[in-house]
Amino acid sequence: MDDKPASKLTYSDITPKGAYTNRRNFLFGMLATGGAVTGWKHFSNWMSGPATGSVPVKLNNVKKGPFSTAEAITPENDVTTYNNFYEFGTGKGDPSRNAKNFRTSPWTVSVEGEVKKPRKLSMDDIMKIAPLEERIYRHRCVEAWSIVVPWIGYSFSALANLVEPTPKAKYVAFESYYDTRQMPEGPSAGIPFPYLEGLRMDEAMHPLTLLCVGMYGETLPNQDGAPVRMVIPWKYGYKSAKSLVKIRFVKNQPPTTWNTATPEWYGFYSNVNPNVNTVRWSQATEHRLGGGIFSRPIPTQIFNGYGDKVASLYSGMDLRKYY
Ligand SMILES: Nc1nc2c(c(=O)[nH]1)N[C@H]1C(S)=C(S)[C@@H](COP(=O)(O)O)O[C@H]1N2
Ligand SMILES: [Mo]
Repeated sequence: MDDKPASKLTYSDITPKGAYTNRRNFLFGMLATGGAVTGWKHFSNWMSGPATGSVPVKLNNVKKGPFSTAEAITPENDVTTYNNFYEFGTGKGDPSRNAKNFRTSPWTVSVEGEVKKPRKLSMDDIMKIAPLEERIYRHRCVEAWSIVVPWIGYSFSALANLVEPTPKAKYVAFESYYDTRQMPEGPSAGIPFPYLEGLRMDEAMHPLTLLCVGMYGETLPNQDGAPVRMVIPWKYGYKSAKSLVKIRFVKNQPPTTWNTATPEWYGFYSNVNPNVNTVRWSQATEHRLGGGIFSRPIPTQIFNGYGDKVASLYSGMDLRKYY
């Protein structure tokens, strides 16, 4: 990969060495067990083709994006070892342990529904839709912990514009990957899969809404939603679906996983709001990860501090009713 200019690199070029080692081991395993490998061309395609992307690798040509907070960035180790990704288990340490061999290449995201130009996008396609930006956002989980993360991606609106939504598109539905062969912990998580989320069209098109392919200068770790996820910083974390495989523009408000499972606790909107006690506990304060055992809870801000940019989307709506 060193002999190509950065602009010519493909997503498979940035697949880490470790993945090729896995591939090679697998290949030799096949040879040893008599697996069919016909001719050199087949062999070399296999060796140079996309591999399992299990280790994050550096992303080049990332410019500083808008909307970044100057708050202290949460240590990367906290963000990659304390996760919610129920397909890989419900313990906070489960995703980092259980998603190690998750295959994220090849990968296809189907963009469909009420659009003029439906597309099946590869990761190479997705990496080229718009210049990559680093955006340092606050992320607030409904469980009352929060993090500050240097995400990498671009506004979701760039992808939407590519497929040209029709006037009938009023909402966007997001679907995460699900396969029990890779996610054997999924069936005991207690929520239905595939994980579904949704946004109103104006929320999806808001420039803060990020289609995210990396963090901390690198591609996404598997446990944080590789190879591509959503990040919607003014909403509780569960709105930001990981490891996306389908994006559907639709006429009606789509069903969402947590709202379907427990509608009293999880609404469709899920805007961060210290005054509305969703779930079983107060949302007035939060605990910032990585501050050590003496760190104190901090006050939660309405719309997670992004109200100056997004409050107008909800003018005239009763935020207690549309939680
Ligand atoms: N597919 C999928 N996406 C998901 C989840 C999940 O369990 N499955 N958990 C959500 C929740 S509750 C949060 S807080 C964030 C956590 O993202 P992080 O682990 O990268 O911090 O992912 C969200 N996206
Ligand atoms: Mo969350």
